[in-house]
Amino acid sequence: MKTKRNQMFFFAAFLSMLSSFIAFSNGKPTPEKNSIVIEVPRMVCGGCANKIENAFKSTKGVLKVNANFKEKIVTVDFNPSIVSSANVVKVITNLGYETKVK
Ligand SMILES: [Cu+2]
Repeated sequence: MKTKRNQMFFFAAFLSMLSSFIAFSNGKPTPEKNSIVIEVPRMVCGGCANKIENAFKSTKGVLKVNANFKEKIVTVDFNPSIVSSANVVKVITNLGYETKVK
């Protein structure tokens, strides 16, 4: 009975590996990538936008940042298994900006 359970376990593990491989090769979003849109009302010029984008350069797990001061929003693509969304937002609040997550 125990070996049968082990076989089932390996089969399930194999299936999950296979499905993540298929998701990856299709270029579909995988759990390795999340996006967050953060409202930053006091980001009023290109200088603010650059400062915010630069602050993310040293943040592990951040894949892409776009700070748009005209729309007053910062869009961040990140790997949730490396960095949490709360810590992504913290990068901006640590610079002294108020934030609102959409
Ligand atoms: Cu500014």
